[in-house]
Amino acid sequence: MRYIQLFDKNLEAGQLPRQGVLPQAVMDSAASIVADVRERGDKALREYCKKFDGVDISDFAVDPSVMDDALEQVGPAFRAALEKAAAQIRDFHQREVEQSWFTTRADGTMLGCRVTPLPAVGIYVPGGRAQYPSTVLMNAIPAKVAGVKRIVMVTPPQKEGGISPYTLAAAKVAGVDEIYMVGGAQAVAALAFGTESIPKVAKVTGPGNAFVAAAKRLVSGDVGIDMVAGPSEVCVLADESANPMVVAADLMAQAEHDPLAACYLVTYSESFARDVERGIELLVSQSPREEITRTSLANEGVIVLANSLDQAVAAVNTIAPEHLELHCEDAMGLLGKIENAGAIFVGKWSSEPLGDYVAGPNHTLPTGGTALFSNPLSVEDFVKRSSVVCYTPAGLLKDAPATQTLAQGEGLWAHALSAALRRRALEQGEDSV
Ligand code: HSO
Ligand code: ZN
Repeated sequence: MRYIQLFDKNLEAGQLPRQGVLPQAVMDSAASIVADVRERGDKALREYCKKFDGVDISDFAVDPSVMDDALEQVGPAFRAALEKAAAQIRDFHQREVEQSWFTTRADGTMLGCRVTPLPAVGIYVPGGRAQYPSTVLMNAIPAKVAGVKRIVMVTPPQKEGGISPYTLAAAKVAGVDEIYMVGGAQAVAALAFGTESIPKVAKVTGPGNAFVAAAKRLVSGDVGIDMVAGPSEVCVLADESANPMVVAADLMAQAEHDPLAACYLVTYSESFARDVERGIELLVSQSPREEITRTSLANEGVIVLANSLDQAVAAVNTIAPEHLELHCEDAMGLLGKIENAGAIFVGKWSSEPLGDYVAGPNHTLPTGGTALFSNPLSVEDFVKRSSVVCYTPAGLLKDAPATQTLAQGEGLWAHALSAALRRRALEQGEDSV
C-alpha cells in the first residue's frame, strides 16, 4: 500500500489514485452498441451475445419457473440466509417510503405532492468476476417496496451457460417478475429502448463493468438511471485500540472485489499501519482471490498518516468514501464530524460485509468521491413525485393579479389572459368560466 504522510497539510483529493473516469475507447464502443441495439433490436442483441458471451440465444426470456427450481438447488442454509437478509433489507427500506401529502390554504386552495411508483424498472446483475445475489436483493427489494409493478432482471449467461442458481434464488426471494439472459452495454440499451422481445422500462439500476457503466451514462435521459458506479471502496479510520488483523481483513474484503477496488486506511500511528500491512501479508496467501486482492492493494491501496484526530477526520471527508468504518475509541462520538461517506459503520463490531449482505441499508452506494453530493440507492429511486394544485375561486382571486403582473413582465400575453379570464368571470358574479 502507498503511504501519504500528511504532516501539517491536510489531504487533498488530487493525492488519491482514483480511477473514476471511463476511458474514451470504452465510451465509443458502448455508444456504437447502444445505437445498434436501438436501431436493430433483437437482431443486434443476438449478434452481441454471440460475439461477447460466445452463445447463440434465440429467446432471451427466461422461464420464471427456473427461479423456483433454483431456490431448491441452493440448499436450505443459503435460502434461509437470503430470506433473513431480504427481511432486514425490506424492513429498512420500508422506513424510506415517502407518503403523498396535501395541504389546504385558508382560501381553500389545495396544494400537494403525489408519490407514485415507476411502472417498470430494469435491474442489471453482473455475471462476470463474481456472482452477487446480494445485489439482486439490494435493487429489487426497494423497487418492490416502492410499489413498482414490473421488475425486470437482466444478466449475462455464465461461462458454462445459464444463470447462477444463487442469482435466480435471490431474484425469487426479492420478487423479480421477468428475467432476460443478456448482459453488457447491449442489455442496458435493450432495457432503455425496448426490443421485439424485451419491453422498455422507465429506469435502469444496478452495477456492471465499464461498458455497462458507459451504456448507462449514454441512455440516461432516455430512461432514468441510478448512478454510474465506479470501483468499490472502503476507508477505515483506525486508532491503536483497533485490532490490526481485523482491520487487515476488512481492507481485504474490499480489495478482493476487483483489481481496481480502492482501500484507504487513515490512522495516526505508523507502527499500527505497519501491523495492518503485516496482517494482510499473513492473510492474503490464504485467499482464493489472492491475485485480485494483491493487485488492488498494490495499485489502489493508500495509508494516510495523520497528525491528529481532526486531521484524520478531515482526510476522511476529503476521500468521501463509499464505505467508512470507524474503528476507534468513541467511534459514535466521531459520527457527527463525518460529512461525506456513502455508508458509515460505527465501532469495531460493525464491519462492511454485514452491510453488504444483511444489516438492511442498501449496499449500492456512491463511489469515486460522489458521496460528496449523492445518496445510497433507496425507495426514492423507484418513485416519482407529481405536484398537485387545486384552486378555489377565493384562491384564484387572490393569486390572479400577481400572475398577470409577472406574465406581463415576461411578455407572455396568453399567460396573463388565462388568469384574467377566470378573474373576470368571478368579478362579474359568474360561478363558472
Ligand atoms: N461491497 C460491494 C457489495 C457487495 N459485497 C456485494 C459483496 N457482495 C459494494 O458495496
Ligand atoms: Zn463487498
